[in-house]
Amino acid sequence: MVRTLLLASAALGIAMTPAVAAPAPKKAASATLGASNPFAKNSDALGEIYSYGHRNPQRFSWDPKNGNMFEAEIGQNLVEEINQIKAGGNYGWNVWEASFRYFGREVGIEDRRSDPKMIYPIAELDHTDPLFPSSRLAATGI
Ligand SMILES: [Ca+2]
Repeated sequence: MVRTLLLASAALGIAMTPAVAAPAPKKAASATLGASNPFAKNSDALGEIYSYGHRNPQRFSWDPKNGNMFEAEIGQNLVEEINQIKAGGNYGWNVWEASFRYFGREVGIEDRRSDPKMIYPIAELDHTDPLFPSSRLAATGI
């Protein structure tokens, strides 16, 4: 497989160097757990955990002015969410899908955001795009 790829590349005039042994791995930088990590001193949890109750985090970003951390998350069936991450926070999965109680493959619309121990999204949106309700279309060039 590799030989075929190299030959095909040579026929196209792409300069390639022959495969060589991988360089020796660099020594890993040492890392330690920060004492301020919310679970660092909790023997019932992994010290590396910063927050929990997330479902399928997709992207993190930080506000450069104040260091606030934000995360985008894909919901199970109905709702996507954007969260501001706080140390030790419970973001609800798999009891909550965004602001709604989660029951297997459905959510309830009663008692939204009713558990004071949870951290709810700062923004949430339905999976269904109102412009394309079939969700089988794509928009480009917007
Ligand atoms: Ca959540």
